[in-house]
This record gives sequence, C-alpha cells and structure tokens, in this order.
Amino acid sequence: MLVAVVIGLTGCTTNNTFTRFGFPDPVTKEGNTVVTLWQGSWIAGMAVGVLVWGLILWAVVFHRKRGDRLPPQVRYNMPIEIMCTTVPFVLIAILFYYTAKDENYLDKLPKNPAVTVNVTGFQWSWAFNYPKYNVTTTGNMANPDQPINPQNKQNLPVLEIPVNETVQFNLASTDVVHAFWVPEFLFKRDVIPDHPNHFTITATKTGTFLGHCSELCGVYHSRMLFWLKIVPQQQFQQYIAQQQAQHSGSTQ
Ligand SMILES: [Cu+2]
Repeated sequence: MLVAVVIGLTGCTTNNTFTRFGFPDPVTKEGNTVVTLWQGSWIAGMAVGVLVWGLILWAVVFHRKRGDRLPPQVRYNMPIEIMCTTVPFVLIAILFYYTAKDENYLDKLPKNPAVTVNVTGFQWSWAFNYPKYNVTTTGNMANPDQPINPQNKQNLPVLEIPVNETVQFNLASTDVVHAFWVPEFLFKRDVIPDHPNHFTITATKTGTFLGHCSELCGVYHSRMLFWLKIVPQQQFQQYIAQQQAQHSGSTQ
C-alpha cells in the first residue's frame, strides 16, 4: 500500500535532477513514464530502507545488552517467519507489476506512426532513412584516424524528427551489435544484425540532443555519435523538402 501511495504521489515532481534521482530531463512522452517508474522504485526502496534503519537503531538503542540476562528469544516464531516471507514478496510483486506494465507500454507500436525512420548502425556511424519521403542521411567517418575535437561535432549525421508526432524507429545493423541511445529519451535499444528491432516515441519538447552508440562495437565506438533535432512540424516538412531537392535518396 505504501509503495502504491508513493508511486501515485510522484507524478507531479519531474522538474529537476534531484527529484528525478539523477535522470536527465525527458523529451518524450515515454521518457516521462520511465522517470515515474524510476522515482517510484527509489521512493519504495528508501521507504523500506528508512523502516529497516529505524528498526536497527531502535534495537541497538533500546535493546542493548544490560547485564548478563539473555533477552527473550524469538526463534521459530511462526507469525514473524510468515511476515518476513510475505512482505518482501509483496514488495517485489508490486515493483514487477509496474515494471511489466511500463515495459508493455514502451514496446507498443502504433498502427500508423506519423513518421517512420529506418536507422542503420554500422562501424562507425549511422544512416537515417525516411522511407515515406525517400530521404537518407548517412554519416561518414572519412578519416577515423584523424583525432576529433570533442567541441567540434559538426560533421555528425543529423536525425530530424517532428515534435508531438509518433515516430517509429526501425533498427538494423550491417555488421556488429550497436545500440541506439539518446540520453534524453531515457531509453536505449540494441541494433543487431539480422534481428530488426523497433520502438516508438512521441517527442514533447523541441531541441538538439546528442545521440550515442551504447554498445562497444569496435575501435571507433565512442565516435559513433549523431545529432537528434526535434523541431516543429512545419520545420520538419521544410527539412524533408530541402533534403529531397538537394539529393533525392543519396547521402549527405
Ligand atoms: Cu556502435
């Protein structure tokens, strides 16, 4: 009951890193669900912690050794044994319930997403293809031996998506296992050869965010970066039209 109450109370506190328990500010509808699950799990864990620490302190202070007399022993006390089995089971059952519920929500794919992006991971960059518009952006590691300046991330491939629309990502790899990760999504998913993966998001905020590969995939894994641009719908249409005009279906 306590866990259910604290999970219920956390819905309105997603405005700073402290109340988010260190998580980044989510930029998707789905990310808000992840934050709520994370907060609920932390609060439930801390409630159990405070109770246990309190009981330990109480026992240490009020039941410390006085004289040689042994206090009454509670071995084979059936009610306590049953409670110590049932309470943890109920706790993990509640945590499992909320985790499974949110996982099902995050894995759900809409029938008609507004935008579909085929994401291809390869050693060591990304290609973003919009099948509906016949537009593809391919990152290139022209000279991977050239040291890159961490400040200068201008040559990274750009993934542009509209805000407030459902966007489905179809993930594929041409070589080894990569993983698609935008920290502000609070979500990552493996990009596996011969095993298409999918997920959907609805962005709630505009902005530019750095995307990563989060599965060690070779020497230049750390350079497998991209820019995610979440833009107003009109700007997205302009971007697509511009890309189509520049080079229909070719690389950037
Ligand atoms: Cu990779």
